Amino acid sequence: MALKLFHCHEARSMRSLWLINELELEAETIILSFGEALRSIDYLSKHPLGRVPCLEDNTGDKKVALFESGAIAEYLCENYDTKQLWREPGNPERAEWLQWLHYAETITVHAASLTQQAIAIYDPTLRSPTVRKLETRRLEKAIEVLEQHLQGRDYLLESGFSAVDVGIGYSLHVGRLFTDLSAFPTVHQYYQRLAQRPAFQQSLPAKDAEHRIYTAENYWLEEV
Ligand SMILES: N[C@@H](CCC(=O)N[C@@H](CS)C(=O)NCC(=O)O)C(=O)O
Repeated sequence: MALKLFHCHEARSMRSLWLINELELEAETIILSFGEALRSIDYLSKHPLGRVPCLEDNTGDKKVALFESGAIAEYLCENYDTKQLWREPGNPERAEWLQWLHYAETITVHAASLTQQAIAIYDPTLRSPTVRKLETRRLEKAIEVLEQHLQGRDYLLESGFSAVDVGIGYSLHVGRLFTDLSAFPTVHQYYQRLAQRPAFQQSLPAKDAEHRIYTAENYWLEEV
């Protein structure tokens, strides 16, 4: 298959997988386990930091290899959008589309730091309650911006669902593990709206899948 996505369950590569599913593209998904498999010489030649996502596109004459989930979203839209998920240069919503495309990472860096604190740092004595409190607060502040923006609208852009809802939707999918999303009623409804989409559902691992990053219902109720 010409499109190949390197993916770990529930990692940022879920953004790329979800978008591929929204666009109904044929792609091979290579599922890697989160950890040592990402540090193999072979995989490091695809992503120099050994992270996911990584997308290869060998369609026709193309020989594209890309990492960074935001860049992959833009690339897929630019090349394969048949569903009006892109806002191309010149589109009146272009600037706003770009802003939310990248804001997705502003949210996720806090969730990633909380993932490190709650999961990746195995030894509890090396975890920091201060970092956890601070990052939770910063995550909530970033979500509050969405709460204000989404008043009176179903999606981030006035014109309706687009690829930026996929990027932000993933950020909320993980963010909700570290803060109670029901404290943000509009965002909560927005997330639930997104989570009902068949393409989102197709991007989730099976409940009993191996190599899941998140095995708890939430981490914000944990004693720290
Ligand atoms: N800004 C990058 C971040 C990529 C990233 O850090 N991915 C994480 C998963 S969510 C990863 O692969 N981590 C593996 C590691 O740090 O060992 C993107 O959006 O693609």
